[in-house]
Amino acid sequence: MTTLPPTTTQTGTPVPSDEHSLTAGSEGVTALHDRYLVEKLAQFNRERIPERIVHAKGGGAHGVFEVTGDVSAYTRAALFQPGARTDTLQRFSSVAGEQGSPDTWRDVRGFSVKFYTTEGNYDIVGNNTPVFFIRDGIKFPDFIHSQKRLPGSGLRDADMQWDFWTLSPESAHQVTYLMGDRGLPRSWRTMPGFGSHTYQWINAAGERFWVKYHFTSNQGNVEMEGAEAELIAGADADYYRRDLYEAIDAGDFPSWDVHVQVMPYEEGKTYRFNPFDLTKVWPHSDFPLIKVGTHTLNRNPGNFFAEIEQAAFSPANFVPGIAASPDKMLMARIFSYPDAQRYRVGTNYNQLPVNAPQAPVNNYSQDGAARYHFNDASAPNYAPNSLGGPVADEALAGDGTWESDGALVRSAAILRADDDDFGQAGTLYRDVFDDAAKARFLETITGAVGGVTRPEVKERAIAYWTSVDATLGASLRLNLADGDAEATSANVAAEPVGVGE
Ligand code: HDE
Repeated sequence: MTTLPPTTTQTGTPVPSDEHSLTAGSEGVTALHDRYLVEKLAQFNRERIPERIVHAKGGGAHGVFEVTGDVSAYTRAALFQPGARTDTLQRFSSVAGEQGSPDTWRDVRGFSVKFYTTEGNYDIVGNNTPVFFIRDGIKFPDFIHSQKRLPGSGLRDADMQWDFWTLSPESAHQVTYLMGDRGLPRSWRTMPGFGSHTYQWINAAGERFWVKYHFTSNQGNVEMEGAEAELIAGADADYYRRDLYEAIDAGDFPSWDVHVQVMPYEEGKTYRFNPFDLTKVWPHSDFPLIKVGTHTLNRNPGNFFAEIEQAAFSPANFVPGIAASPDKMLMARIFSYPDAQRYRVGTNYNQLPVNAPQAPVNNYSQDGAARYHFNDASAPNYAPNSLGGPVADEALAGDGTWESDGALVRSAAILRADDDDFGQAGTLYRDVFDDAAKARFLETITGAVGGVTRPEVKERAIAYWTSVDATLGASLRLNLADGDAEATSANVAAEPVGVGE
């Protein structure tokens, strides 16, 4: 007998041993009716849930969002009203690598924030870059296939990465970010975040605006160079996760100032390029940053699985005063995330503590696998009803809206004067990168394109970078020719380098 609590089965019965299975004699066969052994092994086999198909490796923390500005002229959302304070959960991630992959592989980083507002959960599921590789969600599975692994060898492959990118010129702006310093942050604390898409805000008078979110790191934007990132990848695969955990543990709470760019609703129709195109940024000179408040991370997860792995962020989680925009990517995501979470976490994933809102939940849904909270059995389970059940209120919900031309088509958006695939990528390279950043960029793309083995894909990659900047393209061609000469003389092949490498 011991004074410690007895170990029990999942149904609460004391178990005889955690060290010895039940056997026929001390050296005989194991009895199948050792129900605790069977339960223990079966439970163990089911500890993992499927990792996220993208953004599998990550980490996060709890925090608070405090409004310091006044944007009530643009949105009636309670979380953005002056003085509001809202509990939050943030998850950072890499895109392409699997759950155990090194944090410091070159990649875009995910930047997801869940706001537990008084009007329900609001999620901003963005990245550390303001743009994306594609502009129609129907291309997303193909894009991700090309960045992950070959079906045969299970290896990453520069040929398919560059084949996809060069056949999808709308990717040029994001690939410029990725191959630049933004692709290797020093830590999650020292990178910015963006909502990336254009969203809709609606004020108390019902007026509509188009907005973009910017999270500016108060730790500054700090990056690392490729050689150091590679060393760290080998020495400490969890470098970012550890950095965030240790900073918060030591009381050094990271924070981000939250800004928005606001475009008047009508200007969305006439602006010089399509403002709903996720491959473009809005110049600050046209739409200056307006400060909304500050987001601070102040509490580490107590249980990584329960609070980070089971966390379900979704661009479909809007609150009154915030809505979607006619961005085809955003609309595809609004379907995709809840679908992924029903599969990955389970039908009733929103009942788990990390996903449950602080606002009350009232509706007529019921049952399903692993349901935990149930409506009062005497309450009606259908609407409409005359028994006092909850009633939908259009004015309260305030769905966003916009005009659409009606006919169903499959086509790209109509081009406006400044809609092109390479212009903003060229500006980023020429006007934002300084000379040292330009040199690092050329080195990175030389390594990356150097891994391509198909000559026609390599030629297309040179044309792609020439379209971004003619001088850059010419330097890349020279570098690759030198590399080929060296590789031939040394009889070695160049290594593939790309997302996640
Ligand atoms: Fe995601 N993305 N994505 N994505 N994404 C997922 O959601 C998807 C896109 C982003 O910390 C998945 O629950 C589609 C843009 C982040 O838990 C999945 C499209 C942006 C995270 C999914 C996109 C992102 C995800 C994986 C094209 C930045 C991690 C499992 C229409 C603006 C969230 C899951 C977290 C995760 C789909 C494009 C960011 C499969 C279909 C654009 C930060 O549903």
